[in-house]
Amino acid sequence: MASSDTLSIFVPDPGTTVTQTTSSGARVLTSQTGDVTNSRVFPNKGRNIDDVGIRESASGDTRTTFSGASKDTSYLGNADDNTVVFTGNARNTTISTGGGDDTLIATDINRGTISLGSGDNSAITGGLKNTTFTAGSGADSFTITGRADSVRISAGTGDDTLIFGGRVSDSTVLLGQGADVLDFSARVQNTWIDLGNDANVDQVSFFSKGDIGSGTQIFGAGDGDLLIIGGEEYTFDTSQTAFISTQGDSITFG
Ligand SMILES: [Ca+2]
Ligand SMILES: [Ca+2]
Repeated sequence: MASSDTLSIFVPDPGTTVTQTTSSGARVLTSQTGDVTNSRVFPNKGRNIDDVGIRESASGDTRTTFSGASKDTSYLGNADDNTVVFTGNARNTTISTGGGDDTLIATDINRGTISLGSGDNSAITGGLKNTTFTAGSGADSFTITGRADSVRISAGTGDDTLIFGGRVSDSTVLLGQGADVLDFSARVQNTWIDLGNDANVDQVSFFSKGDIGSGTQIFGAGDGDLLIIGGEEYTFDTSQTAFISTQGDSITFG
């Protein structure tokens, strides 16, 4: 369960700081710097933040930092630009940042439900486990530096970029409409990749052929979509339902 008690951020006058306390006892300091409302959530259980929900003010750009490892948290942004930072590992978190160009910066996330809404959003995280990421229209950027296991990422429309720095397993990547770029740095197993069945050229890169592990499938490819394996380029040909290299080698999925 994510937190059921939610603290609404009170926006102070410029140059002043307000302290609020959540019903679970976490202190939240908020100050106004220029046009940005800055909030910092402090631990309430030893070094951990436990059972804390934050709701930003109805409008305005914000930056909120959860200072420490956290569990059972929720975060609700607004239609403006929200930046959310988790300095420690997050377990069981629900994040919804609404419209606007939003940013999520986090270390490992286990059991996350994250919706970045419309706008040009970006997310940089450590490892992900049992986590769902959704973004809407707009050019979104996801960088997952750690291992991804049982993760579902839906990038929505727009020209989206997804970079996986670690191994990927038992996951789903939905690129949607737009010219999307997907880059894997390590082995990918039992993972479904949907290129969105559109006329835009998508690009999927693997570090080596051996990194395309068992159960990994690419769906929704159209003419011209690119598969790059260890620098070698394969282009999708609908008539052959295969990715074909300049040397004539073909790769088929499904
Ligand atoms: Ca927002
Ligand atoms: Ca998008």
